[in-house]
Amino acid sequence: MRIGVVCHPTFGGSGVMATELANHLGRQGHEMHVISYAQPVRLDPFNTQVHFHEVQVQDYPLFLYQPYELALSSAMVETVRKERLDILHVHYAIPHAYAAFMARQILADQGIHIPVVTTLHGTDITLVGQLPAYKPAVCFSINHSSAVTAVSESLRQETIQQFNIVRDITVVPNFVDMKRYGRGDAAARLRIAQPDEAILCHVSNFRKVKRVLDVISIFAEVHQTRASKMVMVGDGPERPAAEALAIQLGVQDEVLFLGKTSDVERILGISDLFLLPSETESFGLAALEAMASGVPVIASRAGGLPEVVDHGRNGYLEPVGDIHAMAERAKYILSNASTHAMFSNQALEAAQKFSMEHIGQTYLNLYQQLIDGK
Ligand code: GMT
Repeated sequence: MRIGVVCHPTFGGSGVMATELANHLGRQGHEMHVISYAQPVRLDPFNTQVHFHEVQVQDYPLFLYQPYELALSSAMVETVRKERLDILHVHYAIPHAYAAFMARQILADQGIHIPVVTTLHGTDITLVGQLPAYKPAVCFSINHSSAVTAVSESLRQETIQQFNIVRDITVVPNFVDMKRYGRGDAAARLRIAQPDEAILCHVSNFRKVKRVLDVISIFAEVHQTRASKMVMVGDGPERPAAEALAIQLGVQDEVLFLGKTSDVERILGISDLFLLPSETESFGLAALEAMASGVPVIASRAGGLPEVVDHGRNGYLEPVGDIHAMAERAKYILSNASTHAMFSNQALEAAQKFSMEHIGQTYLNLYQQLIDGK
């Protein structure tokens, strides 16, 4: 198949999912065309089946805001025509589903009929999509996609509750490439922590919804009774406040802020516990990646996280903001080697349900159905 993929190119989970799917289907021999305003970080430069098309936004002084959606629709039209694409798959509704609707109309006018799959990822529905400035356009473009998928049942339900949806939404969960993840070596561990110290880890874009201040507070409580280090991966608006809180709680020497790094797999591979106390999380790809590395997860009981983390088997789920309960669970998992090993093995086992091969095939089946039916 010749498949167009539209995504945000940055470190967010939707861009990661879209790019990994493109890499995976490219390796299977499909011709993949990724359309975005910059080359996505995870795009495999050695995969000759995966091509990148940059959206060219022209800077024109009349516009205070440059019309990105127009440029994106035009890029989709051009790519579909030039590369003779069979299908377009857009990740994250805003602004992609809307721009895809326009592209489809323009193409139909030229006698080219192409199905569009929209995948809803989370904040496109739960946060940004709720803003009055976007809501009607998001609802319209969901209803007018050829097929819509959501990354969890929770997100599917929320979409139906929050919007006037008049069509089916299929759940296709996030996936993980199990081959990329695994336990790391002892030497790498020693660069971060002493042999007797546990390593806790958090990966996110440090936005308010991730509650990174809770991460620091949970760690500070754990650190009172358990020798440990906290590794913070990523960057974003809440980082200065998190750094300040670490100082205030006296754990600044134990909390390592590593910023944005493409070495997430290696860091997870030497971690003992993953913290994800988000306000909401439609799926929690970061938690799944931790589990694929054999790292148990302490997370909030919110959104789609219960569909990923199995409470009491591969981690624990506690109410949003319940720092003390999360710290107690963390201490328990880290209390002895055999408890930790049990949680770690169960995390690895659970992650296998979300293997890339399985989910990749689910998307291919959906594409084929739409192509056959168009
Ligand atoms: O809002 C974000 O955190 C960014 C967004 C994205 O575009 O990466 O993440 C959402 O999509 C991920 C991939 O499907 C999910 O794993 C995240 O749970 C989801 N984030 C939220 O719902 C907060």
